[in-house]
Amino acid sequence: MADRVTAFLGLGGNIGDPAAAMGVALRAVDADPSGSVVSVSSLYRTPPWGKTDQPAFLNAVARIETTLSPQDLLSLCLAEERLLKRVRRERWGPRTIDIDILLYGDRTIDEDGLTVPHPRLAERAFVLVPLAEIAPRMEIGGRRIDALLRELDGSGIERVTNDGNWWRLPTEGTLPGS
Ligand code: GSY
Repeated sequence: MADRVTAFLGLGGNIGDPAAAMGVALRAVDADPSGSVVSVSSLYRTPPWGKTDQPAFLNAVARIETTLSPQDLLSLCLAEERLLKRVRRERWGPRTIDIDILLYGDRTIDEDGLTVPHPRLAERAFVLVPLAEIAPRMEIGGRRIDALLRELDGSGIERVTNDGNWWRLPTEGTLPGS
């Protein structure tokens, strides 16, 4: 049997019901025979980064264990995005759901379409805040996550669930932002 690797996924969206879409995606990853979801952060409402004249996002981070290669994990994430009829009209613009591989074990990967660790991980408070919730002692590029966060503007980031159990049950229309 293939070894299990710990990986972290970043999820976000700001069109339609992103919380429901992220829940569907995480339940599919958990149900897949290739692995399981180990823990998920709370949901956070976050100001848009990049293109700022768009609605706030909902973001979360999940720790998973997987026997998939990074490329096959990416394919699984992209298949989920497709199933959820991901809409993305422009770069850095609004989208129904985005699923990024943030980290895959301690691997560094630089291929067409797959860069791990995610190249802008250390610059984005909307990723680091939920990641710090589930992996507070993590180091990225040799620096502690709490030190990285102190250098970023986390203003406007709001935790909207009490815990990381929001993804377990279908929630259409019942969570903030939906
Ligand atoms: O890179 C993911 C898509 N995205 C986001 C996001 O998920 N959250 C916030 N707050 N801003 C974003 N800008 C982009 S592009």
